[in-house]
Amino acid sequence: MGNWKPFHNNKERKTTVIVTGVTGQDGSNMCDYLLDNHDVQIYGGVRRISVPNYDNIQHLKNNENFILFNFDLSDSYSIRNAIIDIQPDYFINFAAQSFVKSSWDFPVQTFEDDALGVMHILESIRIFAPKCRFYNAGSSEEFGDVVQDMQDETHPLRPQSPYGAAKCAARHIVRVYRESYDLYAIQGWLFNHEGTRRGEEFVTRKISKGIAKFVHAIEKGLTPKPLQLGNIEAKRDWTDSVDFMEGVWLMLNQQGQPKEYVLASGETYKIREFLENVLNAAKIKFKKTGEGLSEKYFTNDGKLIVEISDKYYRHAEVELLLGNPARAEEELGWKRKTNFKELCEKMYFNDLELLRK
Ligand code: F7E
Repeated sequence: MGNWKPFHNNKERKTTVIVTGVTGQDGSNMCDYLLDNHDVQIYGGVRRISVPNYDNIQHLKNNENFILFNFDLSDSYSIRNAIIDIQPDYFINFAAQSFVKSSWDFPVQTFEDDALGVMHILESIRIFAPKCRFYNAGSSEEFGDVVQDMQDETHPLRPQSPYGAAKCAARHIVRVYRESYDLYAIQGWLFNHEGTRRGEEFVTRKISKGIAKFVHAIEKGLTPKPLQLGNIEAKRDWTDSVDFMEGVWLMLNQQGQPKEYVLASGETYKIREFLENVLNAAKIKFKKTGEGLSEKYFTNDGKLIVEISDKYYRHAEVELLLGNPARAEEELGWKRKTNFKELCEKMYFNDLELLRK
């Protein structure tokens, strides 16, 4: 990364915010939102890995209000030391093992990061910075096997994966600390959120990049490779991650006793609808054959675009997610800006442009 400034104390004492998971989609979008709209000093927590992954924050490299520090959810001392040194006014935790499918492969690591890690943060805030306002990333995966057509803040927690269960455990411990120690500690329920910084293993980015590669290969006169997907019948409620960041900040700045809110678009679409919107954006005329695992998408001139593979199916599926954002809209004044079709187009055209560069 070259010239990142070393960790140092915030002498002018601006409003001081720790954002973890800062190299990921939500962490980097939150930093952009705060730096563009508020006079803040951000300390971005980064977990050291051998392959640098700074793409999403490269543009903040020379911003003096953005300082990186080493942070790891599994190391309680790294959390404790950061809170003692930085004395944050806000702590926004977007660090997590966030890929649901991997949570069956790494259930213990998922629980340690997504549940126990949150407890480490809460303990350090309680002891060393009790006035600090804490936000933990909650998830619609906590609702899991849903029992209401639209899921709101009253929906029971019925997780279907080790990931969902870990987020439920975190929700309980956040509430226990809020009530026991009078901390400002909350966990919003964010439904699926996507965008141009989305990790490539998540289905929306896999589709936008896969179809962009398909188009790019044809542009170059090469044979395009088909995309393999899993259960494209599942339904998700998708919003642009950029739109959610303001909602998170509003949740962190309530008057009186803090409440936890659902952020969602209030619309649900099958994975196949995301795919077909991207194919439309790419102006690919398609036809479908087969059903279930045999289903295939072809171009009109017979090129295979998509095939289904059981490799991408899960041990248990959350079939339907549809959030009700009414309370956040009424009480926080939050509203999404980008609609579903715009999100599909934005992601596809961004990926195509990256390939053409
Ligand atoms: O899967 C289906 C898959 O991995 C969405 C995380 O941010 O949102 C995200 O979790 C759906 C599932 O996200 C493929 O079976 C089909 O039904 O993009 P995803 P997710 O599991 O919904 C929640 C709110 C979070 O909190 C999480 O951290 O798409 N699907 N075919 C596929 N999924 C993937 N990844 N790859 C496929 O090929």
